[in-house]
Amino acid sequence: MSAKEIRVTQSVLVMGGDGFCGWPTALHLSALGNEVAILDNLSRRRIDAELGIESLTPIASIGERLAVWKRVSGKTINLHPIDIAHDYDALKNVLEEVRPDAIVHFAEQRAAPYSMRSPAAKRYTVDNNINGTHNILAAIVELDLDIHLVHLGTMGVYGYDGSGIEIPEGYLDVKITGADGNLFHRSIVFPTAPGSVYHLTKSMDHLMFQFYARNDGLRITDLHQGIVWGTQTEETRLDPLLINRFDYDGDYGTVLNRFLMQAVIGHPLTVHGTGGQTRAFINIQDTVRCIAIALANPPERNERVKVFNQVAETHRVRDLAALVAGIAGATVAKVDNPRKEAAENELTVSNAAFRTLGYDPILLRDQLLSEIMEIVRKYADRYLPEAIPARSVWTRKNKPGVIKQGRDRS
Ligand code: NAD
Ligand code: USQ
Repeated sequence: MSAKEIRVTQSVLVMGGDGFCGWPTALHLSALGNEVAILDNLSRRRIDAELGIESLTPIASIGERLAVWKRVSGKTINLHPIDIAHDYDALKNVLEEVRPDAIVHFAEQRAAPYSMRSPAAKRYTVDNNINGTHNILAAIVELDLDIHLVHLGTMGVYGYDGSGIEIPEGYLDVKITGADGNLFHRSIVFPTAPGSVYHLTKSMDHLMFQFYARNDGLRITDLHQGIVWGTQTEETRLDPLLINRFDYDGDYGTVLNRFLMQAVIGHPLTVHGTGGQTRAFINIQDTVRCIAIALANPPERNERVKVFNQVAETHRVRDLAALVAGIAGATVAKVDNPRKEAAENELTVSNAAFRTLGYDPILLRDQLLSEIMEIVRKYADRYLPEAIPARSVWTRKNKPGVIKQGRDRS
């Protein structure tokens, strides 16, 4: 699949377009010929400052990023620095001014550990994510605009019960026996089982989408995405100042990128518990391609919310650790699990909708992992040792994922 194959030329407002997924998506959609604008309140950069950390890769200011993109591509991306959760009037003004054909909504607090680190962080996550999503929906209705809303949801809304069934795309076909013994066939929203306050907000987003699609005929696509790995995409490689962020800390760093970074700096790979957790994964290059596919295939007005599982493959955490350790010669440390989650689970996920539309997933390959480790190596002197352990605990009974001297290494 190349840029030429996905022809969508529309006006797209990328909310959260300064973030890890949003920035490369904005560039990719711009490169495809769409008219792209970014809306972002830069809260993610402020959270970095609050936590005393920075992306391992040195990210340019949003102003520099956009100026460099203009120089490199000849295309203009305008920025709207607005808080969608708290400035409803400004949000409406932007929608009236830009009148986008589509919104891609990334603008949420996205780290599960951050959402569990304190009562303040829990409340911020709920306030930011639920109000932000609801404000977008209410504004589209109030302004009577026909906008395709593409939202980044998460695989975690389904939960990780490991029952062995293949997780379908959003809906479950069930048969219910009525009082008279007759069987009723129904297609219901897959029951959610969120594992953190962050995942809870994504489940609530999905419920809001169901309501607004039914009540107001809004056209909505919810992309239940797996854990994103990698950092660079075709467009962010075009200039050093376009580089994407790379989070490695205990709150925002996701498992595979953390393992790759830890391997490079000679830190034991921090496997939580037994490492029996199975999760879904997708490369950042596929994230941006899948969004282009979703934009090119909107639902009709009054159609139910479209749900795509945006995943390439599933892996068990301890297998990923073994893979990275094998490539890089790292050691593995089984640390306490700071999270309340199943120690072992199976996970099979359908990604049929994207595949039918031409998605050919990038799978984990040694060569790709080595490329990411190259980037990490280049910026390794920027890492802060104290940022590595996962210290946000789910309950009072959980303990931080700290390596204890002389214990649990293999
Ligand atoms: P990120 O934190 O890097 O980016 C989110 C962006 O949204 C940030 O730039 C932030 O400043 C902005 N933002 C947050 N609240 C805002 C508000 N109220 N108003 C305006 N802007 C706001 O996160 P990401 O990794 O790019 O994730 C993007 C989306 O994709 C999230 O919704 C996340 O839940 C989802 N997702 C991410 C992953 C992953 O592995 N990174 C996996 C599945 C789903
Ligand atoms: N884990 C470790 N060691 C680590 C870090 C994590 O063993 O050093 C384990 C965790 O305990 C968990 C698994 O790896 O079992 C995944 O953790 P993660 O931090 O990589 O992913 P998660 O918290 O689920 O969140 C990330 C993104 C989030 C997105 C989600 C997709 O931060 O925005 O929604 O992935 S999904 O997991 O499919 O719901």
